[in-house]
Order: sequence, then C-alpha cells, then structure tokens
Amino acid sequence: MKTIYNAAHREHQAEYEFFRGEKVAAFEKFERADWVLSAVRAAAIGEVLAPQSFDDAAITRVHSQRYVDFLSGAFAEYRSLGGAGDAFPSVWSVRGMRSDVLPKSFAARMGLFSFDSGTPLTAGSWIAARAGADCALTGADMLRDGERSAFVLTRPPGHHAGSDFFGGYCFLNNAAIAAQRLLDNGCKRVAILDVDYHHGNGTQEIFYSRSDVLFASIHGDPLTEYPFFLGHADEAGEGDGVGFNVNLPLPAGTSVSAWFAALDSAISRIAQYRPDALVVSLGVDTFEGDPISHFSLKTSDYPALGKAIAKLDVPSLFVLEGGYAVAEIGENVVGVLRGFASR
Ligand code: OKP
Ligand code: ZN
Repeated sequence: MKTIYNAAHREHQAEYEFFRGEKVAAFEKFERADWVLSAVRAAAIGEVLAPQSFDDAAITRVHSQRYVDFLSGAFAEYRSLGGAGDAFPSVWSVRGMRSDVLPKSFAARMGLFSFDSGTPLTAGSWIAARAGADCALTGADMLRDGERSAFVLTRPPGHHAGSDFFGGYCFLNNAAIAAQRLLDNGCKRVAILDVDYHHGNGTQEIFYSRSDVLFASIHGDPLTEYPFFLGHADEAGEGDGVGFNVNLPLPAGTSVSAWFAALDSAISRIAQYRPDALVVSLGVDTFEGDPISHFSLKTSDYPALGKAIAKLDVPSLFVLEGGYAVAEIGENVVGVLRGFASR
C-alpha cells in the first residue's frame, strides 16, 4: 500500500492546550506523524509519495467558501491585530443567536467558525491542514487510477471539522474531502468508516442529509466523551440521508470483544450499502495506552481491524485521525494497514 505523506505537517505546532484551567503540552503534536512515518518505512509496506496540488475548489465541495476565506487568512489577521502566540476562540454563537451575519470582529469570526477552545490556531495551521487536504485528494485520485488502497499520513486530523467550523484539533475534514472527490471522480456511493475513539461530528454534519455517502462511526459515548454534543445512536440522518448515518457509541471502558462486535455491525451495514469506495477515518486512540481516551485495544488487535475492512473488498483509502500514545501510534497504524493487505 502506498502512503501519501504530508511533510508540511510540522508547520502546525501548537504551543499548548488548556486542561482544567492549566496550560498543558498539546497532545496533537508533530512527533505523532514522525512515528507513523518511521513505522511505515520500517515495515516497508510500500512507497511514500508527496501529494499533488489541487485548487481550493476541491475543498469547497465540502467546506463553505466563507470558512475557507476566513481560515486561510486568520493567523495573519490575528498577528496584524497584535495577537501573540497561538490564537484561541473565546466567544461562540449558540442557540438563538445569528450565524448568517459575518461579524467584522476577528474574535467573533474565530467563534463563529469553531466549536471549542481546544484547537490552537498556529502560524502554520493553514499550511499544514491545506497540504493534508491535498494528500487526501491525491489518495482519492490514486483509487480512481486503480490502486486498491492508499494511506494518507497527515496531521492535524480532520473528522471534527465541519462544513464551516474547526474544533477537536481539526481544521479541514480530510476524510470528507476525499469522499467527495471519489464521488466527483465517478463513484455513485462512498462509505466512511470512522474508527477513531471520538465521534466524527464534522463528517456526520457534512453528509447528514445525503444518501450518496454512508457514515458509520464507532466511538466513546458522547454522554461522557468528547465531542459530547453529537454521536448518539438515534442520529440516523435527515431528508434524503435518513438511514445513511450510523452511530455506534460505546461506554468508556468498553472491552475489546465488544468493540469488535460493534465493528462487525458497522461493516455489515457498509456491505449492505455496496459502496464503490471506502474511506477509513483511522484513529488509533482506541489503544489501551492512549492518554485521552478510554477503550482498550492492544497493539496485537489492530491487524484484525485491517482484515475486517479488507473483507469488504472495496477500494479503500485510510486517512490518519487521532492516536496520542506517541510511542505506539506507528506500530498500531501499520498493524491495521498490514492486516488489510494480508486478508
Ligand atoms: C481529536 B481526534 C484532552 C481534551 C481533548 C479534544 C479531543 C480531540 C480528539 N485534555 N479535547 O478525534 O482524535
Ligand atoms: Zn480521536
């Protein structure tokens, strides 16, 4: 399996994030991708390629133009106002307030286009995220050109970013951008399987009223786990999308066998959908040693995940999402990719 590597990921380096009122080292750090790249090279799973470049038009298929316009210039604007360090939102538009009027204030637009204060916007966030979208688009085109699978090795992750908001360490939704590209390249139906510990609220939002993308996610129950406000089992889609959104929330502390049972049910639903291509939002924060998550997969469990995905026998694009146990992230990701290849 070939890897498309986002070398620009290092441009995004958050100085810190907040935890219980304290500044702590950012969990979503550049070493994550470095470890995955070393593991991909050490396992010799296939060539490592640089992305092609694409116009913003491929991104505004899923993100709003006003969001892309804001985000691409946001850090420069922050600096021009005298902002020091990374930028954080501090005010949000909630129920009963307007989101259709674009405020002039920078602070107000930071809030309009985000849903948490846990996603530092740094000098290089746009460069890194934009290059990640190019990697996702390159991967989608590789499937069109006949590859059976490919791996998008990028950070920051993407699945919490929605059509017009950032959050959860995510700015551009790489998996959604790739899924839309697969449709634009001729696929009739694309499935997205999200196995990250956290619910992919951005991906769900983007495709919630559509039947041409099936979104299936296994994640920590939002009653107790981030992103809290989406990811419940009764969210089945709306309008044309009814029946094409599948959430399988599991309580924090869920056993490995219960997790794989949920995977089986997600995979059966995807098989029944008969997709022309599959995008996997591959977070390995389901790992027992993950510092911010509460499932208990072991390194030796990850090949079985890849094998189960391979049984679908559909061209598959793996896109890196979370995974914060830095020393094990590479081996866990490569375990999935090798399991897939060995089917
Ligand atoms: C992104 B992805 C920990 C706070 C956690 C956000 C978690 C985002 C996870 N102190 N805040 O889904 O892995
Ligand atoms: Zn996650």
